[in-house]
Amino acid sequence: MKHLALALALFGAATLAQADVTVSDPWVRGTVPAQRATGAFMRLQADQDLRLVAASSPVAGVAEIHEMVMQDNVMKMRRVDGIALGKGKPLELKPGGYHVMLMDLKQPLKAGEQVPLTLTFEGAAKGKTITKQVQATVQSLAPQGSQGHGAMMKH
Ligand SMILES: [Cu+2]
Repeated sequence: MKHLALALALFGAATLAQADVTVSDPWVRGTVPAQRATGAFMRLQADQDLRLVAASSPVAGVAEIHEMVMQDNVMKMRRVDGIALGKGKPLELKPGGYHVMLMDLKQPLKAGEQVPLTLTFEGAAKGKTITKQVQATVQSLAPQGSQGHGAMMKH
């Protein structure tokens, strides 16, 4: 039985080992000391159909995948189960759209710092995943409102 489990594990790993995702220009919005949440952004391109299904970072207690949607003329964000990445089609995570939400921040993020992110992608066969490690650069942009994430909302 042990051999069978090992064979299955190897087979599973091999299936998605062929998949790759290019992550370009990852960055994180800088925070002020009292702020507990911020967004991470980047461009993704996969060489096969994949879904971004999870993210994590040592600087955040919780990381979720969010999207911004217009609701009653107000931009709101909500959690999504994942973002579909079509083969060869670039997808941009950007302010006002999809983002990786970093919550329960353990420290303020200052401009120029590097934030490690681990992204998990699922292949067409459910349950088969690959992970990608990236270093996102903290950028300080416009001053943030007290809600932190509110600074992402556009008029
Ligand atoms: Cu968010």
